[in-house]
Amino acid sequence: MTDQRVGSASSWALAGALSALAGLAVSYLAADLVGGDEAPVAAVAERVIRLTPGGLSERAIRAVGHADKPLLVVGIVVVVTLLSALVGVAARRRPAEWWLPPAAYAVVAAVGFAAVVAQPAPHLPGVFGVVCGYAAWVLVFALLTGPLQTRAPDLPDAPSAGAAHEGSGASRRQFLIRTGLVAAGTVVATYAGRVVGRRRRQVEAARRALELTGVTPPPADAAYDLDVPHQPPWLTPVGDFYRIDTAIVPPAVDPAGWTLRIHGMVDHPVELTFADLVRRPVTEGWLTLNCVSNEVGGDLIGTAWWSGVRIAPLLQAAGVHPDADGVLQTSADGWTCLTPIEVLTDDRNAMLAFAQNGEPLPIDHGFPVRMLVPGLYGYVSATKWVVDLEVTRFDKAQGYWTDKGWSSRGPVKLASRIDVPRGGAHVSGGEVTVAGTAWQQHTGVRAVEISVDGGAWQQTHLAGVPGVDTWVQWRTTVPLHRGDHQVRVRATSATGEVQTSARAAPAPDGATGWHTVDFHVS
Ligand SMILES: Nc1nc2c(c(=O)[nH]1)N[C@H]1C(S)=C(S)[C@@H](COP(=O)(O)O)O[C@H]1N2
Ligand SMILES: [Mo]
Repeated sequence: MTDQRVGSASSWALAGALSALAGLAVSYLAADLVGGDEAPVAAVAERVIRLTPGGLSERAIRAVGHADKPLLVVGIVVVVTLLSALVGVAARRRPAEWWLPPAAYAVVAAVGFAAVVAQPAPHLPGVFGVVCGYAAWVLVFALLTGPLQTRAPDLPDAPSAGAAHEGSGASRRQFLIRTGLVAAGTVVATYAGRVVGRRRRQVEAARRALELTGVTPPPADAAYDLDVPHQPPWLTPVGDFYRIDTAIVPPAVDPAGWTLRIHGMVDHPVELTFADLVRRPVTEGWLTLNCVSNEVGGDLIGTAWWSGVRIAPLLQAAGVHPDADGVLQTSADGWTCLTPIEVLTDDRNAMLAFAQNGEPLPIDHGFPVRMLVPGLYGYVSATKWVVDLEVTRFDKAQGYWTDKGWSSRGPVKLASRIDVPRGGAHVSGGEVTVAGTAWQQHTGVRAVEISVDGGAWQQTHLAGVPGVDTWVQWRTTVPLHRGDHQVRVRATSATGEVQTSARAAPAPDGATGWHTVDFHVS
């Protein structure tokens, strides 16, 4: 059998090894770029440590000290590189099986993927890292081995044989050039990943070291949960809190360098440092935050225990001019929103928050300081990484989303959601539990009703709430026979407004309509 591919086995091994290193470097860089704390390789290392029987891992840790994780990371990189080199050699011998390298790399990427999603941390950076790393791996392998397969000596067209022979020298040169470029690119990507990641790691360390006096953990005695299986908890864990922002790289803002300017239509412009801010009296409270782009029944909503400083006294001290009607908030990454001045100065708990569920704000949720205003959608009130408050007028200024056609005012609309049963679920017959949540922050919810299969509206049981600024859980049971069923929900606000059935899309000022769920009883 004639070898149809040029290039020595060692060239193919080199191509395999180098493409693995390039892929790994890209996976680190990609994960860092979207704000990951740990790249896929680290996630695999963590999994390995977790899955290693206790005794064994203890012995290993005793042997190598606390270098166990870095050593494991190096070990994984070495193993992956060697595997990829072997795949390269195998690919040389089986030219027809072009799918072999991508398939083999996919297996390795799948291991990284599984490790990433097994972590409690947000998965996006790791998953992004795996996907980009895999793509880079396959592409680089194709790029490097391209020049190695230009000659096919078995081909009958003789005239090309001489050219092919010359081309072989040229392909060798091509291979070396490409190898050099990829090696250089890998070094650059590795370095860039370290630079991008370093700042975030520094800020993360500063965040962990922060001691915030007056910040308390979420009151544990509060019983706002109906504890219905499969229903999201009333208090949203930080790791499950939805995230919406325009930042590709979440800004890493060091509290030591953070300042907040309050200026514009005020008598006394001020600039506060983080130390100035946390010296002030701390305010705390429960608040449900939701996104204007949430669809009916959607999950862009969460509830947390927030701690911070009330904004009203700060504005009062600055001396707001009587003709001002808005505050333009700006974030460290240049995002803006415009908030009516009355909701920042009335008695609601509008705050500059620095803690979520008793811990310093996560970087992704606005560390070190964000705004929160009960009763308004996030896009007109909840600036993360806030650094600037300009007192102004609605006829002079505009926020980021308003500029793109969303409404300039964004009070939260009355809404309700069915969480149990899920759409398309199969549930067992008899008494079927139907449960969910309802909300209209800073107004409150008085009642939630459901209608089964188009029948009469029936009241549900409402859980307790700490006030009017959060969602409320509701539940009921309905006797249902076998077959397909449909349930819908509507809420009534504390002021007596009944939730409208009129369907509206999220744009420009929030979705409306009754959430409806179809399910099957067996
Ligand atoms: N800096 C900044 N702040 C922002 C945004 C943004 O894009 N950039 N998005 C807003 C929107 S639209 C919402 S719904 C909330 C979401 O906050 P979360 O990511 O903490 O849930 O943040 C708001 N604050
Ligand atoms: Mo939003």
